[in-house]
Order: sequence, then structure tokens, then C-alpha cells
Amino acid sequence: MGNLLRIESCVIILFLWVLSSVSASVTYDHKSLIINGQRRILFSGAIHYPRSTPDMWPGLIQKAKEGGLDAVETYVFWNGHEPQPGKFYFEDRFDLVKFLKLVHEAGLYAILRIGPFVCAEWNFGGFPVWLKYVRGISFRTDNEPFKAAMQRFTEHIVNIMKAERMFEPLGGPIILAQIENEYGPVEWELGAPGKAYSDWAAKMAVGLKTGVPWVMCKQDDPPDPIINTCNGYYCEGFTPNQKYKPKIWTENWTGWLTEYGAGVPKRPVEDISYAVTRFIENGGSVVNYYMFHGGTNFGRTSGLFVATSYDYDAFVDEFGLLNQPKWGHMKELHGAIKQCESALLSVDPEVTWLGKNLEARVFKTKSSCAAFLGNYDPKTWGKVRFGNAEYDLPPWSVSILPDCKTVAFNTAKVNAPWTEMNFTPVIKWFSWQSYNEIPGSPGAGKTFSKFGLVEQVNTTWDSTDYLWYMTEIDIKSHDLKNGHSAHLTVMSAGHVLHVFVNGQYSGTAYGSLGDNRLTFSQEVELFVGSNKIALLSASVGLPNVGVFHSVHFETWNVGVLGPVTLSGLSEGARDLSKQTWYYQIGLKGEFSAIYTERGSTSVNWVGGSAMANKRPLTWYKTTFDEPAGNDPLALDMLSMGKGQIWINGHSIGRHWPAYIAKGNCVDKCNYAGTYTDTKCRLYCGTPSQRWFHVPRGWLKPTGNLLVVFDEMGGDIGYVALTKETR
Ligand SMILES: *[C@@H]1O[C@H](CO)[C@@H](O)[C@H](O)[C@H]1NC(C)=O
Ligand SMILES: CC(=O)N[C@H]1CO[C@H](CO)[C@@H](O)[C@@H]1O
Repeated sequence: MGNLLRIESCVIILFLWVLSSVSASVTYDHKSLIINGQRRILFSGAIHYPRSTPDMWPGLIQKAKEGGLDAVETYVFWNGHEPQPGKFYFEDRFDLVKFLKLVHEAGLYAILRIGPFVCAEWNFGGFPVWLKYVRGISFRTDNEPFKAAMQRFTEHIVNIMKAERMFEPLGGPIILAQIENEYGPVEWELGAPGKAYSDWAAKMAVGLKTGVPWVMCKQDDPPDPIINTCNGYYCEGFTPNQKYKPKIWTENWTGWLTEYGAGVPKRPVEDISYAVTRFIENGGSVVNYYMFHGGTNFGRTSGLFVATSYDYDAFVDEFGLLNQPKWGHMKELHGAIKQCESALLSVDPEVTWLGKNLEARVFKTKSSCAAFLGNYDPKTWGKVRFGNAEYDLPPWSVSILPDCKTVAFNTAKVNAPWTEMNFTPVIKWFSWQSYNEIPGSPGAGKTFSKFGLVEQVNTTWDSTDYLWYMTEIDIKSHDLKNGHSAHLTVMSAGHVLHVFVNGQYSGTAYGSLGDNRLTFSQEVELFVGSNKIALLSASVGLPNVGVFHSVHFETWNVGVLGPVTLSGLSEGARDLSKQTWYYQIGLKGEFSAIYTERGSTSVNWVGGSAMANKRPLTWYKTTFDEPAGNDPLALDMLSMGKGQIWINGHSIGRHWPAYIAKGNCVDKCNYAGTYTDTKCRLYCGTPSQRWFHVPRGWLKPTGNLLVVFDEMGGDIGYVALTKETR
């Protein structure tokens, strides 16, 4: 069999070579994409290049290939590539060309979703924050400044891809490109200007002449030749807007994102394989898994309230190890479907109902026959007679018979081994030193004063999570009605607020992904004379999508917009919003970059018994040697509150173990029945994220600098370095 196949594939390769040298091209018809004259069923998986370090890329891509994928898909992250207008960055984790070259070298195709709006649970949906301050701009609508900026960036990316010969007709890996992203619902909301904009975006993209088709996902009516594609948990019922377009699934969610304050979502592999099989037997020909590898939201790249882990319950876990049985089961599925490929792509099926919720779909040609036996009932087993045999079908499953006789695969019968993440401490006790961030100490860095309250993003341009709001209250002896206290109420647009009165920590309030606004309302100690109120407002990523109180996400406010009132005084309530406030953008530790080798020497760290611990607003530092071996590393942050972590100057993200997951969790997921992102969440009552990836690519053999900033008084003593195994 092997020899025969090999001869056949040699002939095919020769034939393809002749064809491709004549006209290398990617086109399509109603059945599938046609690459150099050949129809294909393609499995693709998302790996977002900035969510891992470049040293991890070859291994991740190899795992995609071994898992039976034909392509790797990624978004393009505008705010990573153009941090300042006209100043481009394509180095390190943002080296898109290097990433695509590795995909090509592995023999895989690539799908490039340029956007440049990408959503992706990524800070500001991928838009640079400076874009918000371009005069007269309005995002993602028929607005000239926005369209000009979008076209300029899209052209920039396409030109690089052309120059590097990355598109398939030029010999590169890219077979598909995407413009915009899930625009349909926005268009529906905006009406005529939305329609005008999406038509413009489609024409602009097509005009760039990449030589490969463009797609628009979750968009009902893009003009030809753009292909509209489906995003969702199930797409079998989807039809493109024209009969001559193929049925493509751009986002088949393998799981769901983790948000701070909620349980960790899982999606059983029996349900993903079921959804994919149904899509394929219903005429689908491209499936892109979102995500194949989710990875990590390093630094401050995560969207609003999105956890640092972007594991996504993907086929490969955050740290780069196989998530079994998911990876193995899907590999088997891809193999089984590939055995049916020629039948699937040659004919339409004969569909027969074999009983209630029991269906046979048969693809029969002169030389081949492939059958799909489905049981769509979520509860009961089915027994069907097909051909000359009987088949037992588990609930909510499809059996694949590549020769119409033998079952090669059933979506609900999982043979792949089962593994779980294990974290074993490798460094249990670090020797720490501390540095106190003094609350409200005007003088350092960027400070200014102003009458009234300011909006945070407008003030920081998201250069830091932190903005200090400081003011003074003059209290006379007759003002205090209740001894030494009064009631302070602070209304904030989000996302987290720490309150200090006369240098003493009073408390914290925070919002959630569902509602990022917050109110701090508490008795505070005051004395006669001038009292100092210092409010530290912290953002937790800018929103990446959505409409909130009918306001589009890029215009959502952050920070203390008031009112700020002091009540319980003899005079009643005093409105503090209407007085002079002092502002400080960022923290002192940030101005001096004390998380870097160089910057860390600029302040006095305290060690031994004088070291601060379990105290709000404290920086901690230590050094460590790289543990031996290749196992991925993670910090166990269970004892900590909220803040940020740096390794050798690289931020590995925000930690927030103090935010305990609430809501509905289950102990075990039931795969059968329609999946939703809330159906199967785990670990409520524990922190949404406990382990934080320390990429080996950022370590040196000895003397690695680890710096932790904690806002909420966590206990640094229990922070340990662990290795992950499965
Ligand atoms: C923030 O800046 C934007 C753009 O300059 C402006 O339209 C908006 O009113 C500002 N918001 C606040 C609350 O000041
Ligand atoms: C296209 C589609 O199915 N979108 C759905 C994806 O899942 C989210 C969360 O469950 C829904 O809100 C969307 O409607």
C-alpha cells in the first residue's frame, strides 16, 4: 500500500509542479479552496506569534504539523507593530516574517488575518492607543481618518509580505488573508455608514492584489470576490453568501478565554470533533481552530479583565506541552477525514435518516465511498443498520467510515492518553528584598495638578496601568460628627481602585468584565487639619470589543470620573470632585524601571528582617539560576494579591490571584449537548489564574532578575518557581 501511494503521490507532485510553474495560484469554487489546481480540505490552527517567545515557535509549529494540520493561522497585532505613529517594530516576539518563514519551512500553509481590528482578547482589540487621538477619528466606520490609517497599515503589512515573497503564488505559505474581523454585528448596528465602510474595506483589500483570496468573518454580505466565513462553536448550518464560494470556518473555538474573577473554561474534545465532523460532512472545507496554541498575554497585552494566561484549553497548552487527549483525538480525526478527502471533494452526499436523530451521509464516487453515521441525540445511544452491518453510535457523535464499511473514528470514543498539568516546585524559597512605593508622593516623574477629575486613558495614553489621583481635605474640629471618621465614596469608571488616607491603606474596589465600573464606599479615619487622600487607579487592559451602555468600546472611560464625596460631616456631604487634584502618571518604580538590571540599582532595596512583606504597593526582587532541563517553568503566585511580574526586564504579565473565581462551575464536563462558553467552567472558589509562565527563552544560566510588584499586600514568602509536566 505504501509503495502504491508513494508512486501516486509522485505523479501528483509532478503534475502539481507542472501546473504550479504554469500558474501558481489560490482560487476557489463552491467545494473548496483550489491551490495550484488542486482542491483541498484544510485544517488550520491559530498560533499568535506574540503569545509565545520565538524559541518556542518551531516546536509549536511542529506540533501543529504532527497533529495533522495543514496550516497555521495568526492575526496581525497593529499596536505591537506600530507603537508610535510611523515607528514600526518587527523584532523578537513581533517578528512576523520569521514566524511565517518557520511555518513555511515546516511545510505548512499560513492564513494571515490582518484585521487590523483583531479583537483577540488583546489590548484595545489590536489598535494602537494613539489612533484614538488622531483628529476627527471614529473607529471602524465610514470615517476618512480611520480609513486612511487602516489602509496605510494594511498596505504596510501586505507590502512586507510581497517583498518577502510570503504569498503562495510567489512561493510562500500564505493561502488566505482576512480583512476586518467579525464586523457583521457592528454593521447591523451602524446601518448605512457601516455598510459603506465594510464595502470600502473589501475593495481596499482586493485592490492590494495579494494573489490569494480574502475572507471576512461573521459578515453576511461582503462583495465578491471576498469569501464570508463562519465563527462559532458549530458551523454546519452556515452557508456563504454566494453558491460559488467555499464553506470556511475561521474560528472553531477549542475553548474559551479566562477572565479574572471567573472559572477556567474547558471544551470537551468529543464536542469539538463532533462539531468539526458535522461541518465537513455538510460541505465545509477549511477549519481553523481558535486556538491551536493560545499562549500567554505577556506584559500589558491582554484585553480588559482578560487573564494573563491565554491557554484557551487549546490543543497545546499555554506552556507548549500537548493538551491530551485533545491533541491526539483531533490528530486521529484529521487522519480519518483525510482518508475521505477525495470523496468529500468530488460529490454531494446522499442523506438518509436511519431513525430519530440518526443520519447517514454517504459520499460515493465510481472509485470511492465515504460514510458519516451521526447520532445527534445528546442522551441516548443509537443502533443503526447501514450496508450489511450494524453500528452502535454513542450520544452526540459521528462515526467516520472512509470505505463505507469500517469505522476509522468515532468523535465520542477517545483513545488518546489523558494528561493533566502538573506543577512541581523547583525553587521553593527565594531570598527577597523589598522597596516601598510611597503612596501619593508628588515630585517624581510626570506629575501635574488640575481642577477636577481627569479620564485615565486620555491622561496616560495607556503608557502604564497606573494613575494617582491625590487631593487634600481640610477638616475643622466642628466638621467631624462621628469622632475621627467620615464616609468616603468614590465612583470610578474602572478598573481597580486602591484608597490611601494620610498614607494609610484604606481598601480596594474593583469591577469585572461584565461591568468594569466600581464604587469605593467606606468609613475612613480623618484628623483635624489637612488630610491627604490618594487614590491609585489601575487599568486591567483596555477593552477589545463590545458595546457597553450603547457606547462603542474604544470610547469607554477608565479612572475616577467621580463624583468623589465625603459624607457624615456636620455640614452633610462635601463634593471633592470640584477641587484641585494632583496627578502622577505611573509608579516611581516604573519611572526608574527598577525591574531591569540597570534600573534596579537606582533605589535602595531592603532585605533581611527589615524587609517589607504583606504590605500594599511593594516591589520585591530576587535573583535565581535557571533550573536544569527543558520542562516549562511557571511561578506559583497563589499567595499574592495583584500586580505585575518581570523576568530580566521582560514583563510576563499581570497577576491577580486575589480575584477568586465566582459563578457556576462544574466538577466534570458533559460533552454531549450544545456547548456554550459558560457550560463548562472549572475551579470556582480559587484564583482564576495561579501559575504564570516564565519562558526559558528569557532566562540566562545564572543570575536571573525576578521582580514582582504587588498592589494588595500579598505574601511574597510563598512565591515559588515550578516546572510544568504532564
Ligand atoms: C477623552 O478624550 C477624547 C478624545 O480626545 C474626548 O473625546 C473625550 O471627551 C475625553 N474624555 C473625557 C472623559 O475627558
Ligand atoms: C457566531 C457565533 O456563534 N457567535 C457566538 C459565539 O459564542 C459567544 C459566546 O457564547 C456568543 O455570544 C456568540 O453569539
